[in-house]
Amino acid sequence: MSEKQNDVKNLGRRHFLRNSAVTGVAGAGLASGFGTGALMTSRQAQAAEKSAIEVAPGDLDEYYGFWSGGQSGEVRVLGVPSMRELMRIPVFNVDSATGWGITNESREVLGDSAHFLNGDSHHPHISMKDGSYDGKYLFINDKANTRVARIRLDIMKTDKVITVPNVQAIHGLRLQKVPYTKYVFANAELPIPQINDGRDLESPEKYATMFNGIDAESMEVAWQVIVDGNLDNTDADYTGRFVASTCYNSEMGMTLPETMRAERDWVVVFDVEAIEAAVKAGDYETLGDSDVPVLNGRHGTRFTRYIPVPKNPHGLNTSPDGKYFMAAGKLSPTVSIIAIDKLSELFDDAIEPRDAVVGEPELGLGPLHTTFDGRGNAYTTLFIDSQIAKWNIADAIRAYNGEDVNYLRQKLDVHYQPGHNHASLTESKDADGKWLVVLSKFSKDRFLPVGPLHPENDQLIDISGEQMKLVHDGPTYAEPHDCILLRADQLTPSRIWSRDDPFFASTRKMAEDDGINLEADNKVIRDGNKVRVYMTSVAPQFGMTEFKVKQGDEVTVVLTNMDKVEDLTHGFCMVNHGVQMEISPQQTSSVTFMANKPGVHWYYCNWFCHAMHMEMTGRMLVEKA
Ligand code: K7E
Ligand code: CUA
Ligand code: CA
Repeated sequence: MSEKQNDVKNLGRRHFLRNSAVTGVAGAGLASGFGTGALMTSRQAQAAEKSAIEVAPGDLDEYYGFWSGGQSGEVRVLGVPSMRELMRIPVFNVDSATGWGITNESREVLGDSAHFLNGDSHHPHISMKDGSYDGKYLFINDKANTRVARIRLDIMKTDKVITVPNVQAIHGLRLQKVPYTKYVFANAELPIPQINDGRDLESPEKYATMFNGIDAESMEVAWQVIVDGNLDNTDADYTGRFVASTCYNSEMGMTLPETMRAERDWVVVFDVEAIEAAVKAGDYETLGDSDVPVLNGRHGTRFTRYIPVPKNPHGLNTSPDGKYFMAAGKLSPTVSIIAIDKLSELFDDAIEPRDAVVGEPELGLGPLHTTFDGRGNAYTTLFIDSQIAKWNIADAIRAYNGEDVNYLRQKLDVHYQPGHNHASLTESKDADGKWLVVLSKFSKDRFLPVGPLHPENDQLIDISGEQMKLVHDGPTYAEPHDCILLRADQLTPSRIWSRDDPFFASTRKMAEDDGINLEADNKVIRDGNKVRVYMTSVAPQFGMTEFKVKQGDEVTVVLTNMDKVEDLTHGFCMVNHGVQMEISPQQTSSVTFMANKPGVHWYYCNWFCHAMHMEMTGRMLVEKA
């Protein structure tokens, strides 16, 4: 480590504890024990850094950030560099505020898995065209229930959720970058018997897992490829042909010690063109009651190559110049650099798998994920060292070839135990090297205590200069694994809903079948013991202030918000019935519940919409059966 690196390391933590003390966040007494000279310097530095991240009231951030929500199952939208939370997008979770998982429209999106109340979302990625973000969709995995979801970025709502068949625990997820996001690539992590119907329970040697290609537009699983070992993280190249995934369990161990036996596991590279050709030629099998094409991609097949890398590798990241896949070593202090331009030779068997590795810099303990500034530098999280290592890719390759060069540029303390890091636009060819977000798993002593469960700590680092500068702590609720940043001008969110939005097309169809004009009618339709209540809402009134049903009826309330004013969202809550939902301007939302209790049941608007919002109420009168 250079002296410079040591300097930064020593300054890092106290420097920012001091900053917290000044702003009254972390309590007093933290500044003792170092010299005034150093203090002044760091204060002046802080002042300069602070202005770089300050986004004044009313001013807008330059970047959108989309954070996964980990075991909360959601996605969060932040402004960067302010790190203000702008919105939450429920995906695999149930959300009381918006009614996600409660409304009929959201339950239709959730489909077969609507009965699950949990999710575990790790990897948010934005659709691309020619290697740039196109701002259309965001895709995310659910490890907990083997699902993949798509969020429409115009309305910031989840519009598709699928369960991937034949596999368990979708973890790594990335998108095709070039020529456009035709496929979502999804790694299933945990091997299971093929077929998993009670056979082979105690024969782990017969377990397997698969690499999955999902059609990004139809959200149907296009094909699956059986692999040796398991699959962890993944990324795609900039030619459209290759995708690489890490495997930490080449041993096919069923316990932790078993998964750590080998000194090397591997990166498996997939040839998407060969896979597509085989599927097109009908050269595949299907499994069980799924009709998804399944290919054999084990060692020795034309669909894959296995490149040995040390040891229980984790993160897999493509450099924005399109030249390299980087596999972080986790149990090895190294990152393995794989040259993408050698992969066609590898598939032609003109070179050995290890010949594709052109560098293996030693960075520190517990390398997990790597990100890039577009200026030839890489930034790798060191989980065990609680540091970010900034290193130069070209110099690391020179050192691997025996030259005496120092590829390490800087190590910066972060707080603490970082998982992913993510630089602005880093997954696209437009990587701009301005901001680096580090998602730290531990935050003890950085914030006011809030009980045994601590927040995470997402730190913002300015990487625009030679030296990384830590500029902000951002506590987050459990547990964003990853985030993605794009420029604000790369997105165009809607301000209000379009009345013909497909998100509520099924509800519109139901209304049409009932002879209802959603924009005008306030009517109750009885269909046996199913009752559909159609209402408009205009602040501060529901179109109906009472309706009558019978005990035992199944009631569907359909609300259309006729306000056209931006930001004028209404809610609907039926007291004591466990239902509420959001209805934003020009949106139609519906919810179904049983009217089992005779009597008077008030409903009210639960999104603040008007000075008379409290009075925006009505009564459901339930007659005794
Ligand atoms: Cu490293 Cu699921 Cu991306 Cu967590 S994974 S950190
Ligand atoms: Cu309508 Cu509050
Ligand atoms: Ca292993």
